Amino acid sequence: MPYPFRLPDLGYPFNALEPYIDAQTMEIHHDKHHGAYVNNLNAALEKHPAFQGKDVEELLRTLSSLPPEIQTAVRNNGGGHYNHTLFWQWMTPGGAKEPSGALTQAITAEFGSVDTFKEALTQAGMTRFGSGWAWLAMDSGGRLKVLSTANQDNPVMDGLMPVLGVDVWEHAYYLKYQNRRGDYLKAWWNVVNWSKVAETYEKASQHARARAR
Ligand code: MN3
Repeated sequence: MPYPFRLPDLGYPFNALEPYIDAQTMEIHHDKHHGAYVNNLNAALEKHPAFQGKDVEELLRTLSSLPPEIQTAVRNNGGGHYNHTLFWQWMTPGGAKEPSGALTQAITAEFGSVDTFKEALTQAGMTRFGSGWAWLAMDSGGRLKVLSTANQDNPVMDGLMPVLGVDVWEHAYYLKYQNRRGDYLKAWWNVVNWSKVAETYEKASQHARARAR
């Protein structure tokens, strides 16, 4: 959906991810943090109607074609809007504990096992200094890789497709876990929405196949 961007509904109550992620964190994170990214993204595009027809993913893919004076604002706030829109959907109360189907096969082929993949993504989140995200992403050849990005950067900025990501900004966990990012990440695996991750994996696969033609 293009400009004006709107804060999407969370899709479940603020307390739905308890005890792993607390209701107060979810409310502030969604309403205040994500809300601010949406407002700031709209403000950046307000005087640039030529770019108001692009959805947020397209804006991020084509950052260098934007007017220089709004590139940083769109990178930070467009990234923030896109990342969080995905992040809320990648979590759910009471979902499957493990991936299934083609996604499991792809993860196993690349990382050896689902557990090894989980360790790699956790490690990427633990070693991201400061604020950022850890990702499972697909490259243009269709291969999965684990990486992390700073701030609100998203793998699409580097020509990759995000499959799963986890927010490791302190605002995502500090109220409940304080400085214990590792405890937050360990708890977070309990709320991953594997059926949604399978959807984003399929979307990324279609994108990679289309580019290969
Ligand atoms: Mn966040």
